[in-house]
Amino acid sequence: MQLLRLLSLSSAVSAAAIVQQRQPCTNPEKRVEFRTLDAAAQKQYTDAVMCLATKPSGLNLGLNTTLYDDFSYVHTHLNKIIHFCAMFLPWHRNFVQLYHSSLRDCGYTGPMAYWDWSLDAADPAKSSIWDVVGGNGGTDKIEKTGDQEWMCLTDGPFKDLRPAYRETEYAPHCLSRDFYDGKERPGDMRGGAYNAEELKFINERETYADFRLYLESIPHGSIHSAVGGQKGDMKPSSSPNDPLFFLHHAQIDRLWAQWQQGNPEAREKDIVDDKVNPVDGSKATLDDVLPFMDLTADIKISEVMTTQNDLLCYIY
Ligand SMILES: [Cu+2]
Repeated sequence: MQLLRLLSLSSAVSAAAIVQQRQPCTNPEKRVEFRTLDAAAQKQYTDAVMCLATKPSGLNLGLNTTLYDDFSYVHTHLNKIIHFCAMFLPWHRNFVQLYHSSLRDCGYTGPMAYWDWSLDAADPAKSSIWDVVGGNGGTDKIEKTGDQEWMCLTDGPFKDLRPAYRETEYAPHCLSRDFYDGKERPGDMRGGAYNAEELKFINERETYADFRLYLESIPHGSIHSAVGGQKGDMKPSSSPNDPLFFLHHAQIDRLWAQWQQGNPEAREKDIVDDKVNPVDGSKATLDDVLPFMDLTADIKISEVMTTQNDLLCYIY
């Protein structure tokens, strides 16, 4: 728990970038598939993303990068403790919530949206999502930072974004995607890993440990590598560089919420995971603290085990 304590301490002594209000949840907001938003709302969303990149970092670390980069910074620095363990789902649930809250401060008035990639699993490269968020990077538009090549976006609202980080390293570059074609079935962007059948199988898992493991390893990981490939931002631990990250993780959160709804009494308390906390080898409990550095004040896992409470207030 040493690292966790350290991270908690740092946020206790300084103001958080994003303040999460606690209030009774009387009217939960319904999150929607991104493509069901009308064109004006989609534009308001993507404009708000661009606005994040005009705001200064709120991390109290003396960074001269932006609020947009803060999300990558925090995610990549916590990478080892928020993935492949119990904390994965609760941590990312609150992370998406923080993002939505920042978008609101940047003028977005709609609900948080998700990308239901299972709808596109038959032919992901031709998904209509790319019409809204820009498509694959251009093979003729390559940038380099160190030994990393990037395949820059050439269309859509995010083509001028300049993420500051590659993993923990300061390496400003173009926003990049590198659609990956699975070798077994060329061209399918690993769609078999996130189609309706796969999601049904995962939803049938009985324990949190099984559910989290399958969800994280198969559809979650496949989208990251199918969109990120070798030269894209979705692959490394700085994946929040790609605004698509948050639509992807809202979908992951939706699948967890749906699974919890299958047996709320048990599953809104189930955080038992076979994988121990990578930092100290302990088993996760509901009292464990979710660290967010200075992005927001630390909260407990128990506070995000449902999407309808004083802290979170939404449904799918
Ligand atoms: Cu992550």
